[in-house]
Amino acid sequence: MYVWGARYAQAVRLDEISTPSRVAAADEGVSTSELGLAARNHGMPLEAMRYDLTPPGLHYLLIHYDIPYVDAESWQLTVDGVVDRPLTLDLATLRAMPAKTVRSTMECAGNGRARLEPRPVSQPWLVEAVGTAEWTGVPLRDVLVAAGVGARAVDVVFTGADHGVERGVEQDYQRKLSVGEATDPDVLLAYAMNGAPLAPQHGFPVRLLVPGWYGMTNVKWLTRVEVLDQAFSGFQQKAYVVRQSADEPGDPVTRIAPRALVIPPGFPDFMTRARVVRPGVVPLEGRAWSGRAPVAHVEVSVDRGATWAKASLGPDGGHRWAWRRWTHEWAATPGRHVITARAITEDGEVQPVDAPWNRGGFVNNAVHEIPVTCLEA
Ligand SMILES: Nc1nc2c(c(=O)[nH]1)N[C@H]1C(S)=C(S)[C@@H](COP(=O)(O)O)O[C@H]1N2
Ligand SMILES: [Mo]
Repeated sequence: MYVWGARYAQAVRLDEISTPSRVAAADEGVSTSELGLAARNHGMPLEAMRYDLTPPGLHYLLIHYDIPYVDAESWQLTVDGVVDRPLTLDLATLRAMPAKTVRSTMECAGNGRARLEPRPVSQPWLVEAVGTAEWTGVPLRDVLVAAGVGARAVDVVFTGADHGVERGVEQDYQRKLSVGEATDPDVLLAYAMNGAPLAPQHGFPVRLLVPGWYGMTNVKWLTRVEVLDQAFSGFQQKAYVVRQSADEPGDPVTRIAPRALVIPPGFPDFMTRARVVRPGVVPLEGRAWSGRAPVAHVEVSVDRGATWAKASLGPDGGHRWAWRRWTHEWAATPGRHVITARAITEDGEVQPVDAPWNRGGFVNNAVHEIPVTCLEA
């Protein structure tokens, strides 16, 4: 006799349904699972770099698991661990505390991953995993002071309400900062983005905002802030590292490497997005940012990096952690061209033409090359 239950009730381990990280074979195309990730986690259309603040819905998104449904009325944030006074904060209490607003450019550490060869198989970003917002919230430092963080404290662990499995490991999304990093006055428990409550996809009701750090540190849908008297090494600490092979510990991914991007000039072909311009002066514009030393200048090349010209860099307006506009005039002549820009920091760090490969596909700040066809007229 055929029994449905007997056929399906087989014990299955999580690591049998959750794939290990891997590197694509030469010429292996993007798979439907990568397409699925790319459709959920969209990038910012590059033309949105015209706005100082990325308009609602155009900021990039990266969500490892599902967007959790969080009820604002019953939401609470627990602050505990090695503190003198464990706290439970609701949204009204947090909103009543002195607030601060920080303009910050956020970028995913995997930005540029799909341009590496061979391609680490994960969210296949090209260059558009970036956006800029004004985040309002309570400095984390004030909450840690209220809870009383003593000399024994080492790390502060942030837990999100989202839950999933990654490479066989079931987990809540968690990241840490050292106590020194966590008490930087610009690190916020943010409840508003561009003056509005956070959207569900950006971490409603409260997320961590760590200006200058890659996206993964900015834990969304916060439920717990736990102070530890020892170092934390959870899954996401070990995953976001620069390494050549999966069996090395690697170097932690931390602050955003310098990058300049170009708003693709002219108009695009629908399918390939190849650019078309007409001869004459073509205004070039883009943005540049760095979470390391500040951007000192931006250079533009219209001949695939053979020669570079200084672009004009807009003011930073006192927004240390936000991208800056740059502009340049290009005298386009008929033919095929490649437009590129690079950021150079006050420390003399120059954005590279080729970035070194790594297993996770992180921190690829190689310059963005945009092929442009200039018509006869
Ligand atoms: N709880 C939680 N926080 C998270 C993530 C997540 O999956 N879960 N993704 C991180 C990553 S990898 C990035 S790049 C940023 C993206 O933030 P955004 O979607 O608001 O742009 O959120 C970070 N915070
Ligand atoms: Mo990310």
